[in-house]
Amino acid sequence: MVHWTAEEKQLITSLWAKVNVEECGAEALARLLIVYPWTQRFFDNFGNLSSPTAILGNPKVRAHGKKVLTSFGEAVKNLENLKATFTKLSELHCEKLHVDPENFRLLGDILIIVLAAHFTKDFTPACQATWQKLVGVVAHALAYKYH
Ligand code: HEG
Repeated sequence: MVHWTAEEKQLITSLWAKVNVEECGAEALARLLIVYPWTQRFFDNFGNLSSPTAILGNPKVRAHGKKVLTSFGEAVKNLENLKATFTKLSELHCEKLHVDPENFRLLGDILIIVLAAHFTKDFTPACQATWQKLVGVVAHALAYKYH
């Protein structure tokens, strides 16, 4: 069972309140596809992913990035109950989508970079440490149903 201190909860919820899930979600997924191009194989029905410009301007990438970050927001709302929150999604990513769970970690690291870029002043070392913990726990929860 993961434990969250009152300070950690505060660092998570206060930053999350400022996050624009549409913007940050789109940017995080686009960066994942650009920085780790092998992740593009899961999105072969998304159309043109042939260059960073194409990826950043791709409406399906934007829409899916928003969907993923919105779903990540469920973690923020359910910090005490992450495994149960992501059980269904873990099954989906494992059994239907066949996404290697290593990719959850990569996306988590990318999200940290996006948050650091958007919230330079607020993203203190303590805030980063807490968010790194959160993305790690979310990656773990999403990988839980893998077998
Ligand atoms: Mg996943 C679908 C959430 C990482 C590849 N992802 C989805 C959906 C959600 C979601 C909510 C829609 C599920 C549905 O239609 O019922 N994804 C989600 C989270 C995270 C994550 C919360 C990590 C924080 N996903 C992730 C990563 C990859 C991936 C790292 C691949 C590199 N997701 C993926 C694919 C789909 C989804 C291929 C189906 C996309 C589609 O064709 O609509």
